[in-house]
Amino acid sequence: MKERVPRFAIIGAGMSGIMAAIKLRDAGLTDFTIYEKAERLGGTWRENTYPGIACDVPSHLYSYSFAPNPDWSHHFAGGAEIQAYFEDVAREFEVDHLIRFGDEVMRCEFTAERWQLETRSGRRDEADFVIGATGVLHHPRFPDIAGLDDFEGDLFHSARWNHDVSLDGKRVGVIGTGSSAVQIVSDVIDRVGSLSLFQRTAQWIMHQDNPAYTAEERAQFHQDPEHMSQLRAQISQLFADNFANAIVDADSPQMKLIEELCRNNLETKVVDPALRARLRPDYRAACKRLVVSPDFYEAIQKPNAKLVTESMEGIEPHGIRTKDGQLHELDVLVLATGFRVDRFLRPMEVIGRGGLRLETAWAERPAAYLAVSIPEFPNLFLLNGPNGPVGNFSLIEVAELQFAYIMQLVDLVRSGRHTEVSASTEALKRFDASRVEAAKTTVWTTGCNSWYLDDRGVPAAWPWTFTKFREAMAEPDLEAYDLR
Ligand code: N01
Repeated sequence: MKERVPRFAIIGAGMSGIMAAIKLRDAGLTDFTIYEKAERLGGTWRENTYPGIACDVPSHLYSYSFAPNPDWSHHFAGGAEIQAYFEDVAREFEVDHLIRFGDEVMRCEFTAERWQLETRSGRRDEADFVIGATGVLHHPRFPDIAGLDDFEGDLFHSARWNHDVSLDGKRVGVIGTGSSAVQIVSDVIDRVGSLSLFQRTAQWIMHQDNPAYTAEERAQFHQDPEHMSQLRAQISQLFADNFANAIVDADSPQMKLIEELCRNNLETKVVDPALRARLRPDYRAACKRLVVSPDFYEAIQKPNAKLVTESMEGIEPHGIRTKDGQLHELDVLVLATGFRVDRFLRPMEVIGRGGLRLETAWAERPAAYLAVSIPEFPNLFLLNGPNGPVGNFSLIEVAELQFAYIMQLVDLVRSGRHTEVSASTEALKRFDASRVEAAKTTVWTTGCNSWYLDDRGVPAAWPWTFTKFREAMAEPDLEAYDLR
């Protein structure tokens, strides 16, 4: 058995791609390239720059374990600060110059024990391993509303914010009531002339203040890094116990508490009973991805705000016409309509063993064993791939755990014991069946529509606790792998 020094291709320079590069280098594996189709790293945080953007996972938890940040300004950091954090980390850990910017990987094919890559610029590369770090909430979903192209004002998706357009004094429309829309509405309400929020489905909103860290607190984080890492561990535990672990048990006491908090938030903050009724969801809290906000209800009650619950007939040159015949005249229309969450590596053409195309393997829907490995696609591993924990967890923690797991699989090849590693078809089948079964008791199946659900209405996200995820990522069960 001969030891091999493998070459890696990391696809995507967002949060998980940067982490993979740093960890590979730490492990002494320096032969890799990070391919990034954009001109800047940061993934989600590069692309989502809408006003009011912030992360609702606490800052000290939404940080790499190996790069704590004593300078987070708030308990929940804003998007620009998070983007700057990733850029700083990439620079400090000296992986920024290893990113090939502006070159999208178009094709990966596994032949003769190696991946052959082709990029948009025509570059060809070969790698022993491919790490797919292409993100989940990445491809904007444009709504299927008649007349979308007829609008004569400014129109853009929340993840493609047009900063050349001033909203000051304008008649602004926002379609959608997810986390993005709620943050946008709260942020812009005081500078727009009027705001019409087009709500198809009401959302439960959990109140969450966002205090700044004081100068003293930040000084303490600097002086006592141990204190900071204890805080991270504490937040992680609290987050898991009170939220992430609870949503997979619809009847848990924590779920009941979340429901009560959301209900109280609505009932005590919204004064007008008619508006309150229109804002009150008819499904359980956290069935859709829970929306967190300190001030959305204040914003929507301002005199220049209008909640439109009448369904839309279509978009016209000057605004949106609702089914009651009313034209809501608008200068700017923001589509806060979410993302296509079933894309993952696609539209990249990925061809595995024996010419199997990813499009064929994923013809029904995307699937990966424990979210990291796809049968017949050896030595290709995913970070934040299909069926992993999303939406209610720190995706950084998720990606770090996945990476440590993946490295144990890589070691099987590095050590010379095997040349090809991928999950077996049977293992994926078993995993899929058990996750579909487990999903039945999650709060996501209690009667709402959301991006968690696949085309059959089955939650695609990890349906177990975070503890179980941690356990699953501790060590690969080699029985589940097709090792050659
Ligand atoms: O998107 P969404 P998002 N006509 O899919 C509506 C993370 N995130 O960008 O509910 C009318 O949640 C749709 O209506 P309905 C977080 O995980 C985090 O807001 O389907 N309406 C819904 O209201 C989040 O969950 C943060 O009836 C249409 C909205 O558009 C995820 O990203 C901040 C429509 C889409 O909501 C996605 O959030 C932002 C149509 N044709 C995002 N099509 C924080 O950490 C869609 N809608 C704070």
